[in-house]
Amino acid sequence: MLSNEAKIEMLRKMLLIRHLENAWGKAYLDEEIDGIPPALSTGQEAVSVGACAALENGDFIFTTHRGQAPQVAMGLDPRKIMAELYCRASGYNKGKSYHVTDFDSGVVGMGGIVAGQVPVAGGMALAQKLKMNERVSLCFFGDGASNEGAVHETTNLAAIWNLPLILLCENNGFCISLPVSRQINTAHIFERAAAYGIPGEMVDGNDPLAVYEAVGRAVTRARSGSGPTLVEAKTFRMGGHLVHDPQRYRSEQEIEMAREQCPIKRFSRKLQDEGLLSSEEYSQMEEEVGLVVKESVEFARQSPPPKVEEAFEDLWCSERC
Ligand SMILES: Cc1ncc(C[n+]2csc(CCOP(=O)(O)OP(=O)(O)O)c2C)c(N)n1
Repeated sequence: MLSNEAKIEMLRKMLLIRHLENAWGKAYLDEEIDGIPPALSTGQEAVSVGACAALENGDFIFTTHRGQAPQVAMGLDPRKIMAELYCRASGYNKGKSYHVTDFDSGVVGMGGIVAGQVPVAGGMALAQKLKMNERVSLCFFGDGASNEGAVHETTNLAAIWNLPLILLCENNGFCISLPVSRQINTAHIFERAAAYGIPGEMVDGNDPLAVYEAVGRAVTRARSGSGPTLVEAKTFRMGGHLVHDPQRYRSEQEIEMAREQCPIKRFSRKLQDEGLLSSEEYSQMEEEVGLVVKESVEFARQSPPPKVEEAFEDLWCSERC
């Protein structure tokens, strides 16, 4: 059972994700930073925060191009995340990639190859099983990724090898501009679990507590040696695929509908209705989060870029898993 403090902390993390990512997106649109345009999780914050709250120290997460939300949810330092996004030497990867990795926190890294992280997560789960410990691997992937062969192969192997893996499909309704209804011929992705002989569950991805419960059940199964679970969290992408996406493939009405589902509004209203948080305390939380983000941007701006002569350092495979 989550304590009231834990629920409030979940809301704070969701707000931090929203504000941190907005600042990152703004830096890109203002041409302060360049490179690959930011892929924001606006509207999807409850999935990461709910799922990561179900993990324990020592567990691992694997993410995609939309990986900042889980990094914040895992408690990574927002200043070092922002520094990485600004490609500064003080970032998690010394500013050499915006694919934030922090083994000590269980954040094994993100990847730009859609579904590429899924077999890696399966491999990590296999490694833990062979080591006979109870560490679980939680793998985030999108609805688009769910159609990649790498996901099917990993799920099948995880099923027959009974791996401690949680396959969390973050269904935000789109693969870039392609709606789910044009990607798959069934109503739900979680139903595929039956084909692998593993449990599958669908959850409201805009409710962090529901995600926490569903992923928690999957974690319990994985930790107790009962193998993998496929969880489909239905959510809404409130913005474009990338920050500069004008979303011409979506009607205004549809975008408005996604905005109305805002998980932060929903959860803050719920906590206020239940008397866990006053509106003044919520405003104060917003203010504090705003300050953390401001400090993070300043930290990134004031940090130096990586040195050219260090470009070929840190190219290694970890033996720490
Ligand atoms: C193997 C591969 N194919 C295509 C792409 C181009 N691409 C980048 S993001 C993306 C959409 C992925 O959609 P989804 O898995 O639903 O995740 P979302 O972007 O919605 O979070 C695609 C096709 C890629 N990076 N890697």
